[in-house]
Amino acid sequence: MKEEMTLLILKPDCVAKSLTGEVLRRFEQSGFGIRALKMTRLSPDLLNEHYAHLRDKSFFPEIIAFMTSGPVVLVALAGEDVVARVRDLVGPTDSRKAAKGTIRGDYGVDVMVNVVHASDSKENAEIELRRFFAPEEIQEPGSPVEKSNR
Ligand code: IDP
Ligand code: MG
Repeated sequence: MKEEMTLLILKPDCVAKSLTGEVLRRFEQSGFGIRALKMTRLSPDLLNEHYAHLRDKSFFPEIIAFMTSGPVVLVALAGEDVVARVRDLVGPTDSRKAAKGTIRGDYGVDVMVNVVHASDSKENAEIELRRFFAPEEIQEPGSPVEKSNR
């Protein structure tokens, strides 16, 4: 059976504050596996597509400015029920309302500057993974050691 995967974007604030390792550690420690990882800068075109559901909001230009303000880290993360469980680990959109112990509650600033994006449904996860990764960039589960023991 195909494993469930979600798309994470460690946002410019996360990278700028050197929180990349800490955020990845939380996901790995929760039992999820990294299947793809790359640092990049997002184009306004790609962000227009990714945040199309917010295009009519007055703050839309600010989101594009924030998300293009520095490099981000894109992650394909896999595991059982990963989409829903990662949203729980991340916390609600507004960091000020997020509980301590969640990533946004611990490291986010406000409703916009909130450390990490995570797909909100399995359907959107598949669309978003295709948006940011070529199929060959996503690895199969299992280390070479595990594989050689099969
Ligand atoms: P989510 O990231 O929790 O799924 P969405 O509603 O999909 O939240 O919004 C996408 C991103 O747009 C948020 O993570 C945040 O960076 C930004 N955003 C959402 N709502 C606001 C707002 O009211 N003001 C400023 N930025 C916002
Ligand atoms: Mg969203």
